[in-house]
Amino acid sequence: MLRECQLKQKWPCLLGQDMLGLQYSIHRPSSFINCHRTDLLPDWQFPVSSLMLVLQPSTVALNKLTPDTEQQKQLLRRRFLHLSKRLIVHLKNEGYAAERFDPKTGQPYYSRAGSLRLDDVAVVHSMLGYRLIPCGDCRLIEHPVWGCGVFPAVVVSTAPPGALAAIADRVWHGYKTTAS
Ligand code: B12
Repeated sequence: MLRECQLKQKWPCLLGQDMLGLQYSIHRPSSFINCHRTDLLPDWQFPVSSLMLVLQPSTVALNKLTPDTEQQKQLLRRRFLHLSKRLIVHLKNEGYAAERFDPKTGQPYYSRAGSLRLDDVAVVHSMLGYRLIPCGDCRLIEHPVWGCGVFPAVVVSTAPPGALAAIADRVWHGYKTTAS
């Protein structure tokens, strides 16, 4: 089920996965990611060729620190780890390197952490242009529909964007998450 933008290899390409209740988009890495790859992923030998943004709606606005926001963040983190694991296994089976950044810390999940953690909000802002909102000592991203009730996360790979899109489509299409 390749979308027009995929067919035309136009990146970024906003793809939705309604069944999984998330949005994901696929991009070429930004200059920041290319310039700081060794700070972010010191053990990676090859350049990052593609980056996937995974956005999940939160049932509560995340601009507060309450038991509900913390519970929601934990649930959405677990869900991202569950869904992205499948994707990364398939990418590796096809010979590509892949990594996901822990949305809680900004550090790589499988490989050794570097001197820089990935700022998911800065990545979403630079890739999709969504608004940045200062909040206490932190910064939030504002989704055009979900507002600040959005939970961002990032996957990177040596796979070209087209291959990542095709594998994500295959892995996630019709897949019903059991992690709830
Ligand atoms: C560290 C952090 C905090 C710190 C503060 C940030 C700080 N000053 O370091 C603390 C613990 C205070 C915090 C608090 C909160 N946080 Co906070 N925080 C994070 C975390 C883990 C990292 C953000 C970060 O790296 N900031 C570093 C910035 C502030 O540094 P900087 O020098 O200004 O900029 C550098 C970076 O941007 C860096 N960089 C790194 N990667 C990249 C990539 C690109 C493309 C660019 C351009 C730059 C860049 O380069 C810049 C120059 O060196 C993210 C999760 C993540 N993985 O991104 C969550 C996150 C941003 N926080 C979040 C939230 C919701 C909060 C809270 C508002 C509420 C809550 N329920 O937790 C509270 C605020 C409470 C309050 N009232 O103060 C959410 C935001 C969700 C959303 N809708 O956007 C996130 C995404 C976590 C999550 N997944 O839910 N947070």
